[in-house]
Amino acid sequence: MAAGDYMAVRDAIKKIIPQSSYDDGSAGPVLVRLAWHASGTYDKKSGTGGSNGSTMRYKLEASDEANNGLEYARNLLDLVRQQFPWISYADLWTLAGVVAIEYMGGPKIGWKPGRVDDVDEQYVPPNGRLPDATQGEDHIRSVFYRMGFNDQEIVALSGAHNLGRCHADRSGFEGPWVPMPTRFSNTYFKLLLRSRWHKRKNSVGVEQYNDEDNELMMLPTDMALVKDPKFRAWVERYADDKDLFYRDFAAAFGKLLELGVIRGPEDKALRQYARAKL
Ligand code: CCH
Repeated sequence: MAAGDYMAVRDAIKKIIPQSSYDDGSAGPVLVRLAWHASGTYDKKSGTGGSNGSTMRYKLEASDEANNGLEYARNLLDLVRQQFPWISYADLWTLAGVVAIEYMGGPKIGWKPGRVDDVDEQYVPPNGRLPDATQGEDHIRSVFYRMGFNDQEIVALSGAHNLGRCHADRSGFEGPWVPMPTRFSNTYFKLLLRSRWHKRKNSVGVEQYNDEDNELMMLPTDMALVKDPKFRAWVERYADDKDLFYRDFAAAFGKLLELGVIRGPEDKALRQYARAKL
């Protein structure tokens, strides 16, 4: 296969998304989560972290407890990489998130190649940069502001919880947010506003929010989006206007995947400069 044939890589990613014996029959959601966690370590001030460098290849980052379960996604993508050894892991992991969102009926997301894997283990960002689901609005803001996002973008990005589910053995939380967790939609926002959520301890003793039938769930951080008035205003808009949500999600997710990605001749020198400050 010709180097640089990203359409062929996209097709190979689509082929690994249906997984009949896994979760809801789809690896799509966990691929989205991998793209997000690979990117969400970014720190705007120091320029460190982000998808460039695919630092989750290293044990230090892979074993951050926020990344529990993502080895499933990385292993699936290793199969794709065997077919296209010229693609960087950093490009492959981010592209897989984009392809998965489109495959599940979400918006088209701008994606550009050019990430590299040439980062030494000593430059892996520290653990603890990803959000902690047991916390509230102050924590969410401090994590996403660190990456350079505003309140509107935080709410748009959170709409990815329309996809997939929580696993007791990964995060301690359990269950899906919506009844059709392999279709991208704005149902998550509608349910946040409409359902009566009650706090309960799940089967492993972790507090989460459930609907009346204990079928659907919300994390404490999800509930913060309806408690905080500034976040809530965006939840209401996205619940009402699916097209607006798709547009804003595509922009914010595209921005997320670009955090810390510098291309061109100054690339390497700038990255080394940023890493020296880790
Ligand atoms: Fe998330 N997320 N996420 N999330 N997430 C979890 C699962 C998914 C938080 C916590 C969790 C985003 C923001 C946040 C996905 C995409 C995004 C889980 C369950 C927790 C906990 C993990 C498990 O048990 O398997 C917190 C906290 C925040 C922000 O405050 C953002 C942003 C995105 C993407 C744009 C997706 C998709 C999943 C489902 C994964 C799966 O395996 O089904």
